[in-house]
Amino acid sequence: MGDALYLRPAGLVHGRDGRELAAAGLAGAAEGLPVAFTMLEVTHRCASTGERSRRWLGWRRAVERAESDAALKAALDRLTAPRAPLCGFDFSRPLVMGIVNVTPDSFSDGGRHDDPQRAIAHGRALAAAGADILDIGGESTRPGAAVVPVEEELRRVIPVIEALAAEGHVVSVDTRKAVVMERAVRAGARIVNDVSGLTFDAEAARAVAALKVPVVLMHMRGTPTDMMARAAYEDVVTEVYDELAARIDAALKAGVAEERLIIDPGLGFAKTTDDNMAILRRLTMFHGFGRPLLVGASRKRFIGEVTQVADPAGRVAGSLAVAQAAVAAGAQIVRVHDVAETARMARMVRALHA
Ligand code: PMM
Repeated sequence: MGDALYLRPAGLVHGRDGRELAAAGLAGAAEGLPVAFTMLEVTHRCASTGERSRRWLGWRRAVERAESDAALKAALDRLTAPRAPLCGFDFSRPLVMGIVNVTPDSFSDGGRHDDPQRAIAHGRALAAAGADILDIGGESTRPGAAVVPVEEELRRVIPVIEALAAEGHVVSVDTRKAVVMERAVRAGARIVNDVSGLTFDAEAARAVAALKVPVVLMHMRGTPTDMMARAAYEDVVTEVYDELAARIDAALKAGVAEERLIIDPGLGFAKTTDDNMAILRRLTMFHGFGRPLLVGASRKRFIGEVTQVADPAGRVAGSLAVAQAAVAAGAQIVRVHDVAETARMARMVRALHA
């Protein structure tokens, strides 16, 4: 493996200011990335020693340097690649993905929607409240959760997907299993969301390639059973970045088209509170893949720890703060339980950033 280079956009500028700075060559920008950036934090990791060095470059200087630095040029090209529309969404505004967990045991809303009819009603309510995408999952991935047998997972999610997709909603299926992906897409799901980044099921990457649907590649280590024991990083942001890069490579090798990938750093999965906070503070590095970024923080334990709220239902304010920070950092999709509040927040932020 050669030396590694990581670019983190900083000095973010929104709205008209951002567009004008980009047009004047003073800020970087990309189609489908709703923020411009005037600075780059450049981290270089030496392959032989593992040592990291960091420096700051203004956008203009970075572009000049790239003329004689092929690695920097390639990284800048990736960062500023257009994010093509997916499922009719052009990423000109942040998208709200509403969570429908059809499970008896998800950590924050488990048991509330485990009956298909109730889950369908919940999905409709989320759509009415402003969800752009409904994410249907039949297997809890909370720390320590056990694998759900395929037949049971299908029994939970397929009727819900069929009903909501038939009503015209854009549905994603939150699953790690190829068979569930295939059946879900046949039932009308238009996006696959795999918390294992297509690593749990050896058939999953090929299945997604054949289905030709967008796929969320989320970062985690291990499985929900053992992931928290694997939350040990020297530098969490670059390590998560490298591990996501490996998932992207594997997906591409299996035939998944690059323009169908959505990237997610996987908050709470094999990450401590400090790890999650470090990722959020340096979130813009994940734009370096040149793909839409999804952030799922809603009601998670780290929000409870920081805001000192034990009951997940009481973590709305903390969740909104994180979703707002993610949107302001240019994340294209936020995955949330509290759709009405998040959709209003996103609308307000958009108006402020006009
Ligand atoms: N989090 C959970 C489940 N699925 N999918 C993606 N892409 N990103 C996430 O952060 C994510 C996910 C666990 O949270 P939940 O039990 O509240 O749904």
